[in-house]
Amino acid sequence: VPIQRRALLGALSLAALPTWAAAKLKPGANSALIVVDVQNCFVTGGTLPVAKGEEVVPVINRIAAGFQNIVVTQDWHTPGHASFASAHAGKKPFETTTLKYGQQVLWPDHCVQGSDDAALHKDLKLPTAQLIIRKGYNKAVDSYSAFEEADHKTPTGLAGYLKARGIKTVFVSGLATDFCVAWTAMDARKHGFEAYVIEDASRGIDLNGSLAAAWKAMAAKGVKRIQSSDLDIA
Ligand code: VGL
Ligand code: ZN
Repeated sequence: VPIQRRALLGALSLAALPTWAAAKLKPGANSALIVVDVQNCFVTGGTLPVAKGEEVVPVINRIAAGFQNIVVTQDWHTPGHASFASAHAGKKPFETTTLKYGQQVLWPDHCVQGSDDAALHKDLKLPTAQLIIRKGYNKAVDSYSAFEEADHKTPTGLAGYLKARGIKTVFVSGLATDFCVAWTAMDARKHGFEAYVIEDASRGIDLNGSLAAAWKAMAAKGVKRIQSSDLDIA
């Protein structure tokens, strides 16, 4: 390589380096990690298993070290919950029905309050998490979102909690990408937060194309899609 060309290459790579470094996102004191529904019900062996759902556990454990604020959620249904196919005569899991607040996918019985199935995955290690929010505990109303129930009216209190603590940005992870993760991230936008979904810290159910549809809907609401490698974790 001629000397001038070598000098040029050197200058280029030097100029490029700081740009790569700055591209990583460093969660600050005003960011929170939301870990959605990493429960036995949603992993292999559970009542509503998400394919490879358990693979999110080591990823979430690792990125948790980079967050000063962590919120964990649990799907927490009554027996005979309105989102269960078994509660509707003639209906089978994964069919839909219309409830008072609109369309509802009907699921196998899952995440019943107090059951082992509803417990957090045993390998999830989040000792610094400060809040566990339970949702879906009203028998007649589902709640994919950690912010509000599926009636789009009843708040869980999460928005107020985050605002009271000065949180501006949320990073959403967990299960399932196309249901509870997506609805939580979109409702975060609705409540004025900046919102990221960490794709490799999430897994989807993908019911009739729901995963692609969810990414599209999230993008339209300004939810940003990132990988855990995009985070600057100390
Ligand atoms: C979920 C379906 C039913 C979820 C919860 O956590 O994504 N999906 N209940
Ligand atoms: Zn549920």
